[in-house]
Amino acid sequence: MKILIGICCGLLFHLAVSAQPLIPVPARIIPADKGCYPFGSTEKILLSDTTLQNEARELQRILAQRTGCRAEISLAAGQTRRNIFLQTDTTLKHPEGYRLVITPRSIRITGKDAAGIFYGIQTLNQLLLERDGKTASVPCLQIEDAPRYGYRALMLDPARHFIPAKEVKRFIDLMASYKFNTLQLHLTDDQGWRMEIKKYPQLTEIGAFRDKHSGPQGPHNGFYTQEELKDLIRYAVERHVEIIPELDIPGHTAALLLACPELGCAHRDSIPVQLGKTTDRTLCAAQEKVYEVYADILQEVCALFPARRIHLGGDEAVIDKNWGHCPDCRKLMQAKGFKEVREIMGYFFGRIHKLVRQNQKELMLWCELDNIRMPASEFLFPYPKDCTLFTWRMGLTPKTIELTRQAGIQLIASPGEHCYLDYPQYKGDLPEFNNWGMPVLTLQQSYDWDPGYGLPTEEQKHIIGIAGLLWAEAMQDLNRVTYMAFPRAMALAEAGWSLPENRNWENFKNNLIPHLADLTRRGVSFRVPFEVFNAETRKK
Ligand code: TNX
Repeated sequence: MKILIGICCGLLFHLAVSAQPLIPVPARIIPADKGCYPFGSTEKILLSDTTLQNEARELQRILAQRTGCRAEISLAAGQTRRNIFLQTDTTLKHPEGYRLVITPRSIRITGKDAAGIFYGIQTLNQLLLERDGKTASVPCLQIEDAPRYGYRALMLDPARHFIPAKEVKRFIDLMASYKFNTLQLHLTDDQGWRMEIKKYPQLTEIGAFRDKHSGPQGPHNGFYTQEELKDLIRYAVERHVEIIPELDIPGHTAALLLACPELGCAHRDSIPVQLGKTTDRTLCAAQEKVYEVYADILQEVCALFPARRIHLGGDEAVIDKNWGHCPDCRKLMQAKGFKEVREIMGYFFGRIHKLVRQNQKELMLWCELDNIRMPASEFLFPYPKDCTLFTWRMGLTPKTIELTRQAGIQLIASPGEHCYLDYPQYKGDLPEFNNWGMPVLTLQQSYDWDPGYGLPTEEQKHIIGIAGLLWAEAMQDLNRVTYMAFPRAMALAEAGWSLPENRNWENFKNNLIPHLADLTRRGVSFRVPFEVFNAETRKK
């Protein structure tokens, strides 16, 4: 009997979930028998306290857009009549969690915190997706919801092709709709240095202008002033998105090495340092000047970004060719008693990590586990306990999860096979943008992913979230970025927010349709995932 009730409840949940096009799918939907809340031409939004003004304005904007109604905002004080209520309730269990209750007379969004209320509003927005027009209504129901992970990120790469701040804002709007709460900005790479550093203006004077002929508006040129970044951070905060800056070191540093050549290891037969071209040169780990310059840079970056964490890259550095051949680095190895060049990495990031801590930040790095292909006796895991790592290389994630757990390190999951949104979405899609033969990453592949890999709770509790990455070597503007991001980012939004037992590919596919129509209405470029709806292509 119990089993039967269980099956019936599960079925009801799936029916209720599939009836509403919600992405990411919420933790629990309790449908009501009948009825709806009809929006009038005017509405009242009542707040439990004045700190919710920002969320109330978001709701006001959404109601105007979806229902055409004008909503007034005021404090709730004793009001019980037909109204829309926003209220915080700290007794709710999960940060960012919310409860949405719709009856014929009221809509009540209760949040653990302002973020929870904001997400309740985003859910209400999605209930209105198919209901544009003056007689809009939403069905009576109750939703209890909270995210699976506290860290749900997308990464933009304005280093490769610059993305003006105004466009980044458009992207933040999209992220917020799908309950992403973190935007990682990859600000420096071989192709460009994109953040104003007051102490070293040459970094942007030289490093931000890859194509001298196309002027500041060209896709290869440009940087964010510190004032622009402050404005961007404020904009993101209003949408409950935190911006994490990334400065990639010790590799991926051509833009900096052009501006400050003395900071690199000099070695023979290296690829010349040229802005826009990947080089094999790295920062020199043995030069005091490197740490001095980065101390200054980090001070400015950490003072500007309020995020608790900063990302400093650490990926794909060609260390044997640089540190292994550099007389200064060899001397350093001798002095420290290092037998292998890769031991310098621990020294380098040990010093950098100290600078990060002096600025009261926590360090994030791409986990480089080429190491793990080595015999256990030679294995080196050079990461300090209080950093956060990203797993990214194809096929290495299960191993990385295990190793970081053993080392007591927090992990963010962004494996190539699910999260690399720069990979083509379908065989032959935009071949001109796939000139280095990246593998195909279909929508279903992004969707069919449990970031916890089905592991027992104990073995996955150090995974704090997920990140979808939009490496932009081949993306010249935001329209291309959103084309690559959507709809796969919606699949990742669900991986980051929803419970695995509530997720279902067929439901997701059905839910997708009004969202794609909505992107069209919003003027957002995306790829039509025709193959998932086309019986012919599915047979192949
Ligand atoms: C690897 S992922 C990189 C990026 C490239 C990307 C292209 C990572 C940490 N490094 O520099 O843009 O591949 O897919």
